[in-house]
Amino acid sequence: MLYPIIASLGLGIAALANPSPLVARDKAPLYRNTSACVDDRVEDLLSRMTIEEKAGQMFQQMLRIGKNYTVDPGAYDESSPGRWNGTKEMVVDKHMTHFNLLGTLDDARLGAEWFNQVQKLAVENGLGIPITLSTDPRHHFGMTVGAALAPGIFSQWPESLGLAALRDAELVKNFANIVREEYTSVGIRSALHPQADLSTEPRWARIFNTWGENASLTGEMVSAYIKGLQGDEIGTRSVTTVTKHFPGGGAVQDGEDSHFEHGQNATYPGNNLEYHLIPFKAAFKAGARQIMPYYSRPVGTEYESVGFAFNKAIVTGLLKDELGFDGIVVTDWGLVTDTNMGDIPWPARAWGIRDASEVERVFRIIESGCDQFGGEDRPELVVELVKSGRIEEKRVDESVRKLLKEKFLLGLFEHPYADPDEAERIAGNAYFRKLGEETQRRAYTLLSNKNDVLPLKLDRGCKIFTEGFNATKLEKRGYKLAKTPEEADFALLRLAPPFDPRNGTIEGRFGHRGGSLEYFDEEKKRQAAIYAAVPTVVDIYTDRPFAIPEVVDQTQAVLASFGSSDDAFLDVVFGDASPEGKLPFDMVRSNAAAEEQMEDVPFDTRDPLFKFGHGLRYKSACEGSKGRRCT
Ligand SMILES: *[C@@H]1O[C@H](CO)[C@@H](O)[C@H](O)[C@H]1NC(C)=O
Ligand SMILES: *[C@@H]1O[C@H](CO)[C@@H](O)[C@H](O)[C@H]1NC(C)=O
Ligand SMILES: *[C@@H]1O[C@H](CO)[C@@H](O)[C@H](O)[C@H]1NC(C)=O
Ligand SMILES: *[C@@H]1O[C@H](CO)[C@@H](O)[C@H](O)[C@H]1NC(C)=O
Ligand SMILES: *[C@@H]1O[C@H](CO)[C@@H](O)[C@H](O)[C@H]1NC(C)=O
Ligand SMILES: *[C@@H]1O[C@H](CO)[C@@H](O)[C@H](O)[C@H]1NC(C)=O
Ligand SMILES: CC(=O)N[C@H]1CO[C@H](CO)[C@@H](O)[C@@H]1O
Repeated sequence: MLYPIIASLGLGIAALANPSPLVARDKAPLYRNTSACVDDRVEDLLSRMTIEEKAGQMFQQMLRIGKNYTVDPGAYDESSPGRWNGTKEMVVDKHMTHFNLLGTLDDARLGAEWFNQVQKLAVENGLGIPITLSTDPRHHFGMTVGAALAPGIFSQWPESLGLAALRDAELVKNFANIVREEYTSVGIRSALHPQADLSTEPRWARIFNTWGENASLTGEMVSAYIKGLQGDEIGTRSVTTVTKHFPGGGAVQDGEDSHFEHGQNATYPGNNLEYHLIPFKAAFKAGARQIMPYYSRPVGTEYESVGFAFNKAIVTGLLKDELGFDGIVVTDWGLVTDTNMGDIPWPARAWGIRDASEVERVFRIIESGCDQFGGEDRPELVVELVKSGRIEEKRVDESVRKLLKEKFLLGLFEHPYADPDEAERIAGNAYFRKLGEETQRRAYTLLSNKNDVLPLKLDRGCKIFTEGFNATKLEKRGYKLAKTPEEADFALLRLAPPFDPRNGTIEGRFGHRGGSLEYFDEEKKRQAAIYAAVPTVVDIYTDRPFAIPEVVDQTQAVLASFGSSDDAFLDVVFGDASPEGKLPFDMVRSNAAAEEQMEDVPFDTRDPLFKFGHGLRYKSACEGSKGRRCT
């Protein structure tokens, strides 16, 4: 690295010796002048950019960390050559400066140092436009029963559904403030959340990242969240937010998801699109900076039946003109390029215009009023449209102006790098972790509790049958483990929610996707045998409003959790912590009931198993049940 240091030193001396206006201007362009106002800096920078550099700003692609926190040299997906390009190609050759981080961060210092290496590529390239790094949520306790996901470095909280269960906007704001501090410490300055979608269709697979079924509650929660991440105004300590998925992703036909071709329809049998806009209106009031339209296409409405990002009447007509949103619109990931996930082909989500060419899809998205393409790295298609005269450069400028302004407001030109010391100190510190763990416990929602069996008072020496958690922790508390339900005095189970694995499809790769809200018959039978043999308390990870009447009937108590550790579970079971949650949606009684209700209408499920707001409380310690003796 000797050469560049000498070279820059040489330039500095030359500039001092010969302060011609030209050199002075190039050494200190207006866009670098921190005293100038932001709009002037943006215009100055824009005026210096080639169309290729502008087009690069309009793409946000996924970014992988290379082995041992190095800059990833290769394309992401080897089975689609040239797609999801190498980091250096995207930053240097394609002039891209917006990326979303993939993969777990398990070391804060190395994470910050990795980010700085990538940032350096951008800062030393051309005009030196810094990277804005974004991410999907990383603060929710990953939950695969029996095998929790690698938790990463950040503090771990329940899912947004669990925060909604606590009905506490102040807590949500504090949580988001912590997310902000942890993100910024490692260089993340953009959140691809919150989800403002409503769980009006109980089968939808993305309900776990929503705040439930109630539009006004969701509005309150989403506003608090945005305020915590952005602050009252966007600034140099802010994380900008992408509220999604406009105009509400929850009204998916039959609960299928529009990542997939068979789930592309959004339907409004209750003519209730308006209801889904309520949380977005609250988000705008709270200062939401960016909006993401969903993949779905509306069917049976006044709108053209094409995906929301292709839909001018939605993006320009409804979002901008009618609701007055003037921030950035970024599309959901992968609307242009057909790709593969592993060995399975995954077509671009160009619903309603699948026959259009790639360049035509790009044209439609720009024409509809979007500013940025998510999950794509195809700036050459925008360049082609400008060079062929179909899109005016002026239109590209409109979008790039907004995207650059965001970087100036975030202070990225002045402070592009993360501080590894700060990252180590802040990310996942003991205090933040403690608050997260406390909230995991509080968010527990007690659905049933026959004879106040919970909190459980068992004599030490009782034999407990367990499933779905680390039973060593129970032994540490002084209990014996039973090998079978029959020899046990009590059973404690942590169960995965009902879902349809959709094996052998791209959906299957996404984990719990769609389908049945009831356990399959074989699983019902398996559980029933346990419940018949021994009194049982069940904890179900609640990612959707599932149908479990038989579990409620056959067990002593049922807890709904929204992402929690085994320790949190045991603390709640034994009364070291108390459940404080209230359901953020109606729980349905059966698959048949879910099929009957309307996709876009809240609280219309027939004879719900539990209502929105349901959540029992423990009796105080002195009224609680007596210790159970085991012989
Ligand atoms: C920076 O901008 C301020 C405010 O416009 C101006 O007064 C100052 O001269 C500029 N500095 C340079 C080095 O151009
Ligand atoms: C990663 O680092 C470890 C320990 O420093 C080293 O053993 C290993 O070879 C490295 N792997 C790569 C791919 O560089
Ligand atoms: C929705 O939540 C609000 C609180 O934000 C509450 O006042 C209202 O009663 C709830 N609506 C229903 C139908 O439960
Ligand atoms: C989506 O809606 C269109 C238009 O109504 C219809 O032709 C198509 O069958 C629907 N798709 C599914 C999977 O139901
Ligand atoms: C199970 O819990 C014990 C006690 O807390 C702990 O030492 C052990 O590492 C855990 N095992 C796993 C696989 O997490
Ligand atoms: C489907 O996949 C699940 C989980 O990967 C597995 O347990 C199950 O046996 C599979 N079912 C079939 C029918 O292949
Ligand atoms: C690493 C990698 O896959 N690079 C590819 C990036 O995309 C260009 C075409 O746009 C290819 O030529 C590179 O091979």
